[in-house]
Amino acid sequence: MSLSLLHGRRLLSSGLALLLVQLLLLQYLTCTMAEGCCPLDWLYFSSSCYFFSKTALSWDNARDWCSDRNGHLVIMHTEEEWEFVTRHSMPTFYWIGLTDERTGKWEWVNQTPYVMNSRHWKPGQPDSWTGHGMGHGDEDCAHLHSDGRLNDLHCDSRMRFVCQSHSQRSS
Ligand SMILES: [Ca+2]
Ligand SMILES: [Ca+2]
Repeated sequence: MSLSLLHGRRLLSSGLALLLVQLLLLQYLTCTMAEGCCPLDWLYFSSSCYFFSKTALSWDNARDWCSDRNGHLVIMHTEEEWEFVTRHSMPTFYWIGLTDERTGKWEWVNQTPYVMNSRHWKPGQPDSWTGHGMGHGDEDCAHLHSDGRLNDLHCDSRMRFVCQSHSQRSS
């Protein structure tokens, strides 16, 4: 190999290394300065990314759809989060990560207990209705109603859903 070819190779590889560093820096700046680092079509809020689906699935299939994308059906711990999610959900129905199917007690999809707050539910809900004609069992999955309050419904019902994942934001 000639000296000049060797030199050219070295120049090229150091140029590539410089490009790589610039790319990483750009990614870092985009994540820290802009609207977080969320996948396309996901919304950033308070260190999380949120996806409001356009298609309708059963609760189980919605749960799997979210976890296949390194997320989970949305879990809401703060009033700010409820406010953000319902602002985007209304007036459409959406599944969230809340169910009493496993233990008969309401819990989040990651199995943390849910503290009942009746202000978040439609009046008279959850009612564990059994007249749905959708096979055995009562209503075990919670969804956001048109006014942003919750109702329990049969988990085989198909509707849109909200996924949540951690953003790549580093600060
Ligand atoms: Ca139930
Ligand atoms: Ca109900």
